[in-house]
Amino acid sequence: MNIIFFGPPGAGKGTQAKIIEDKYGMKQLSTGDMLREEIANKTDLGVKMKLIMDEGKLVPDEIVIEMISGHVKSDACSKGVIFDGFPRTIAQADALAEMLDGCSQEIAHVIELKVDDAILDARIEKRLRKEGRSDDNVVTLKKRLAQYRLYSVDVLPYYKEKNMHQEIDGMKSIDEVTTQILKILG
Ligand code: B4P
Repeated sequence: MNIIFFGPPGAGKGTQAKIIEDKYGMKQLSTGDMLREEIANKTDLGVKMKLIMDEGKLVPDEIVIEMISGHVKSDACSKGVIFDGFPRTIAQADALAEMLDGCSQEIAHVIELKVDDAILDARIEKRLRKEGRSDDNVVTLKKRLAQYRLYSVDVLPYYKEKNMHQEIDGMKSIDEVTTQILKILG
């Protein structure tokens, strides 16, 4: 089974993906984590991407698609994965559908975590204090939210049309959010 966690920055996609990965043995594929690894390893790609991510912008589609394609082939096509933070644009959603089609797989659920902006602010501020991520600050969060509204929300109608979309309350406690997800996964 392949699922997508969808939501604004700080909605809890990564938090829940890790929990479901442990519970179901499904693999988490986080494009954010992959990009941060490139940055930590100071690769040429990482150096360029840090500038974009610190600006709160989305990384170009072709880079993200290229980065994830090998993982889709090896993991989504064999045992099923949790896509965390991907796709974030229509071009990425199209590319994912094509990759999965290539191995007769599909997305079972697109789970949208709904969270109000004020709560996102508070979570990101807390994470900044804990982890010091360079894209976690009030100014960059505003830009990341703007990018989410400009590009990413367009992905939802794409999945709604295909009856794959389900929304949950991401403002509950971490455990309560997990319970809502497990209900959908059955
Ligand atoms: P991501 O790494 O995807 O980061 P995110 O949106 O901040 O994360 P997430 O929603 O997973 O929040 P988390 O669980 O950590 O992206 C970072 C950047 O990478 C993007 O801005 C973009 O530049 C680039 N990028 C990534 N993918 C891309 C793509 N496909 N295309 C283009 N660019 C891409 O939760 C946040 C905090 O809240 C945590 O501290 C957590 O402990 C807390 N929290 C979570 N759930 C909670 C709950 N229920 N209650 C209380 N606190 C909670």
